[in-house]
Amino acid sequence: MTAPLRHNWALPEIEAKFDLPFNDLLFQAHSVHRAHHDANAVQISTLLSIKTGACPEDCGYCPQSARFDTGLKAEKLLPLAEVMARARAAKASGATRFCLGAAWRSPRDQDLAQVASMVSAVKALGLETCATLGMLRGDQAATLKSAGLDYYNHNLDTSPEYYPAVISTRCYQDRLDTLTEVRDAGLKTCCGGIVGMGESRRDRAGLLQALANLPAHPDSVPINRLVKVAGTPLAAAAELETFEFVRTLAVARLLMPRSMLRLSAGRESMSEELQALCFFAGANSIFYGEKLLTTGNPDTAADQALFGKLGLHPLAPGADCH
Ligand code: SAM
Ligand code: DTB
Ligand code: SF4
Repeated sequence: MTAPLRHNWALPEIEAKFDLPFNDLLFQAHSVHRAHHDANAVQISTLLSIKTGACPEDCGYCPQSARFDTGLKAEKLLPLAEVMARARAAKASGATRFCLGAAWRSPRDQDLAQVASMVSAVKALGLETCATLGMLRGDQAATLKSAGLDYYNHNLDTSPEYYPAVISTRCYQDRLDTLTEVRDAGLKTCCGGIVGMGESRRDRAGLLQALANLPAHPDSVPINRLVKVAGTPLAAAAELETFEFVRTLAVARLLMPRSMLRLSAGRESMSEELQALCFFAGANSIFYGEKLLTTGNPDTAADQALFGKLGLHPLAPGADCH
């Protein structure tokens, strides 16, 4: 018997979990992980930036904002043929999900129609599909669902209190509203945040509280460790202590026991030992392929070697449905 899922977490309860001795926290998180998941299976997704840069938003962590000079070359929406070539290559290298990312505040309807065609074509290859395109209206979410989209990624990023220190061009409620539209359209939600942006432990607890207290736990929870990009306001953010990163994953696992927990951006600068600790704490999905959207990710050969050393295997498509 496992405990029912909770959506009424109070901040002090969550902070108390962060405060546990490290071994106690990891033991609890790993026990919960094993009760709900195959502890040796990891879901692998490949990202593709289908529209890069020149974004009107001012997210302080993001190399794609037009407001910061990060040296990134802006690109138009990729043609379908190129997306398909990348999706086929991702499938051949072992990914089971393909995620289309666009540097938009929200998609225009003519762009959405093109993305819908991409989704249908990628789905027809036998890959699960995910997209992250910014804010969506309900009818746009429904269009993507009809096209065969499985997951929509839209992050809360940080606590409601710290959010205004990072982004000014859209508010927390805008994000919650998009998540409501996504759920109502019957799409699976992928929603998480970024740590290492100079936030406090209380903010990390507040992010996890906001995620766990959503009407439904996100199906997938990406925890990104900030990739510091020169030219962004957060380029010089203080490094988050690694055990604190592991604690954040462990507490996320305790609060959202059934969700897939993604060890997301930031793996390129993590040791194998740190990643192993993250998997033990409850992480069970990764981005796979040498690039995230615009920044680096470990080589597939390095990830395959790590899986071999740890005895991990890729999760079969659909095996994470509850
Ligand atoms: N433009 C859309 C949006 O923001 O909703 C979709 C793409 S956006 C790049 C997707 C997510 O990537 C962001 O919500 C953020 O959590 C993550 N991200 C962006 N830049 C990052 C960075 N430098 N380090 C870690 N995560 C980052
Ligand atoms: C998520 O939470 N992280 C991914 C995915 N969802 C779209 C994106 C990470 C982006 C890292 C910076 C970059 O490569 O541009
Ligand atoms: Fe634009 Fe998304 Fe980057 Fe924010 S995170 S600047 S919305 S691409």
